[in-house]
Amino acid sequence: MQPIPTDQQQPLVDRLTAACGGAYTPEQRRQYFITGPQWAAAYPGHALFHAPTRAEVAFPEVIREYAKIGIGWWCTHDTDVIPTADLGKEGQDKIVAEIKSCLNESGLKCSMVTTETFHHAVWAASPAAESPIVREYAAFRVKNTVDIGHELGAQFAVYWPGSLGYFVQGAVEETETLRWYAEALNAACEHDIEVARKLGCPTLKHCMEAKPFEPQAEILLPTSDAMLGFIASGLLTHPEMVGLNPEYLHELMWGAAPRAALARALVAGKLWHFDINDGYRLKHDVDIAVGLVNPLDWLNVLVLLRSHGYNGPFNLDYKPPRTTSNHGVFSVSFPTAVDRFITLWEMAGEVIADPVIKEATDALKVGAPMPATIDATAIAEAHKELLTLHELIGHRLFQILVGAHRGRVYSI
Ligand code: GLO
Ligand code: MG
Ligand code: MG
Repeated sequence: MQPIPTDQQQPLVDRLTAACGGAYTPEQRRQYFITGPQWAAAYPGHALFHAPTRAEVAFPEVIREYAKIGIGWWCTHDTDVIPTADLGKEGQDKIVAEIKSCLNESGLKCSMVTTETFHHAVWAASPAAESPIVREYAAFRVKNTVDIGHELGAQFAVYWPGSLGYFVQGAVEETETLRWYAEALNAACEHDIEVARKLGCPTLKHCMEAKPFEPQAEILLPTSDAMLGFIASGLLTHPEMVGLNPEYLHELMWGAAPRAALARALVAGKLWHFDINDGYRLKHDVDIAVGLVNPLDWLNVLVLLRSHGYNGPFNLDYKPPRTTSNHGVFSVSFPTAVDRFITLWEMAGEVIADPVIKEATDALKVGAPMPATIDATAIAEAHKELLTLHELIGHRLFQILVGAHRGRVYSI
């Protein structure tokens, strides 16, 4: 092959993308509650050790491009779109009005708004810092986000606490910090109740998002389970308004089984919003697009959510890799992420309906015909052949993943 001149690279990428086939139409994609974050598409590829590789993309273009792809909802941090100095001021009103008109023109809806409490220097000692002035400012920020959310017609507010933690042990007192953090959430919920009453609309669903490592050395609420404990701790004035936004990778990062973490949120009635992406255990937050690392695990996650009627947003909180160009972000990265999600969702439907898995599961659930007994050895003996079905179910899931259940064969 000859070296590819720069001006022929985009056409090559587009031709090979088309050659992949199997793309859903924008209309099909819009059937799903898939939400596209402003920050994910705008991300220029920078990090602690990385210079940017792309230009940042402002909201009018992100919204337009999401509309073309068929991503029906958009979400944002307050400071993704409004400079910190303009928050709560006239500048904010102007930008929010512009966002509204971009959304209207493109036929997109705003699903969620979130407050940035990690980037600005004001959060160096966390949003629940010792100084009452910082904490009042944090309360202003979350209340202001509630206002923006209602203005844009959002249903959800998300809180990744960001710098709620410390570098130096003993410098903060954890119980006090958690109490102060709860005060900010309480301020958001109470403000929301007031605003919703005035507007005659429902309150937002307030969803907490955990991340085990970063951006502090130690994190006070590192997992979704820790957040469930926090919601039930008695520190919140409106625990019924607060649920979870687990992120797939954030649970995987600390070594959890994401599906089990989601199951714990489901049984608590708190699985309201879900950040979808992929990555590796015990690594930093690599935010790879859904299904590129753990497709089998993802299939299983979606089986769980489909079978429990989860109907919240699937939020594409990932980062197009630094090796993807600005053109590639919208021509390859987002459409293929959405399509892998839909394919996995449809496959999850096949798993739920699969006669082999169904019969194996039913058989495991009826067990062996024997009277209740305290003879452990007899119980084990009576079931030992049946339990082989666990591994058979694993094999069948693999077959569904690779299409073998539909007759796809390799050199048989
Ligand atoms: C960072 C988080 C971040 C949140 C966002 C929403 O690791 O995943 O992207 O999802 O701040 O609050
Ligand atoms: Mg996230
Ligand atoms: Mg992440």
